[in-house]
Amino acid sequence: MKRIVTMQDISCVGKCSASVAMPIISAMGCECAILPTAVLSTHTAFENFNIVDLTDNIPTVCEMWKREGIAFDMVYTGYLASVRQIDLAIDLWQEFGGDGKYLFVDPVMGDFGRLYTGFEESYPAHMKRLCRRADIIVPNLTEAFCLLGEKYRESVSVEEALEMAKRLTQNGPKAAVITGISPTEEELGIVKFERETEESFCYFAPRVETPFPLHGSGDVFAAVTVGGLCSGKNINDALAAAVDFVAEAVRETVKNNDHRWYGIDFETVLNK
Ligand code: PXL
Repeated sequence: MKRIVTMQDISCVGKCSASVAMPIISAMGCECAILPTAVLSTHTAFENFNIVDLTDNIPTVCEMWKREGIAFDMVYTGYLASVRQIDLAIDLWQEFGGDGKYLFVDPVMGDFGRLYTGFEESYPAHMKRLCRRADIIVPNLTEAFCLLGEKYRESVSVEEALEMAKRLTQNGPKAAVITGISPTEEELGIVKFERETEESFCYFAPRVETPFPLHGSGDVFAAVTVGGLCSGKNINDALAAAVDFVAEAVRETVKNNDHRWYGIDFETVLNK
């Protein structure tokens, strides 16, 4: 069984980060270890939240893993609360990466053209240092613009998105995927560019109209992609499965009158 380690926060309530990575990756038949970066009462889209920072504990946890001879097939990083945590993610990869290992970076920084609460303007430049080492990065459009150091635009064509993905791989990750791309009003999905093969790939699912913003859907997307890669799918199949899964979870979320505003109902479709 493949074993991955995901380095991100635990949001106690909020259906994001480690709380979606663990059930999804486990359901896909892979062992999901976690390196928690912080414990938050909720994610940061809530009005009232507190954070207990676990930065100082991270090197010790890694040291204990080393002494135990623990190894991972994949390192998957998500929300990192500070520049210091980005540096520790790079250390984690230096310690536990190597031949045949895979670095999956979800450069969680913002959405709708804005950085999430708590991130400074200089944060994306540091995230770039981590992305440079990755086998694959999966930014949304906001994060892709941040990594390229360009001004945000709300919509881009598929061709423009592919060109951005290509530029993201220059001197950087082997593959760049940009999420939240729409070729038409009715579709939503991803584009991917791979540096070595120069291969482009796009995959879209029917767009679901939602009367509210959907927090955490990027985390669900990333977790399903990681689970797919770990269970032997090739990149394109893993991405397509993740797009389909998120689309289905969103369809279920809007169907459920009782849904919670802060995350999508991935639980309803987890058995698939
Ligand atoms: O879903 C991304 C995410 C993860 N973790 C925390 C967040 C967010 C987005 O706001 O606040 C703590």
